[in-house]
Amino acid sequence: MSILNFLNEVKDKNSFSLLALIDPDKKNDSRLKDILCRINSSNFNAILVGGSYIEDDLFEKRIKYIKSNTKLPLISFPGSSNQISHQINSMLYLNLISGRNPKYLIDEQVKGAKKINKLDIDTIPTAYILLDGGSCTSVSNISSTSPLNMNDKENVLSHALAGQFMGNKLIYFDCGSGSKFSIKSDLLSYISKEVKIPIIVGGGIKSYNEAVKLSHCGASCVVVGNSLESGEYDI
Ligand code: 1GP
Repeated sequence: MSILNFLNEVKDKNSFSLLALIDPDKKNDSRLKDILCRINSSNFNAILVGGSYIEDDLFEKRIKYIKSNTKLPLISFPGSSNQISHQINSMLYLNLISGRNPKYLIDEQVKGAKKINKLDIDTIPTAYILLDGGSCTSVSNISSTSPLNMNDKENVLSHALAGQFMGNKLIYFDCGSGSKFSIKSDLLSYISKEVKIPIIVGGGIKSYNEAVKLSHCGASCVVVGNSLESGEYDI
């Protein structure tokens, strides 16, 4: 079954899917075991693996460790074409459409295309939209793009609709890892009434209750990363 069908099935059953995000970077080495214990003992449906920047070349080794310590499906959430792994056969194929940096609109996609084809990875075209969650985030710094202002609903809607009309299968609204605020519920309700493709939200989410509230506003998938790493996440 394709990962998109899997996520849709979970949504039909549970009203949304809850995704854990693991950044396979050196900074998490000492806590990877604990993070996986928290994920496995909670109600997550799948694990996203990826980060804005990986400091060393032990990315594959960490994925191997994650794979051998969970039964949940893994989905790649790559920060660049360097994060395409033969060990994960599903991937969010991201287009950073809130920004205007060609590196993340087409360059990285072209760089990774032959490897994805060779490995026969199940790619989900995803319109990736950064929102300003009140913090300076590494995704914004590394991509040299500015997030969209959440108060400008019409501009956010125009981006989301453009993402849909370009043929993407998902829209990912991300306030960035560790952001102060998550997506505003009134904005999410407004956008979800207009767009016809499933919406993923992430950035700054610290509890299961918050995830449930966002699902009531129209999120099909909710991503939790930082608060799981820090142990702050409230089940
Ligand atoms: C970041 O949306 C993800 O790209 C998750 O954000 O780490 O703040 O949970 P957090």
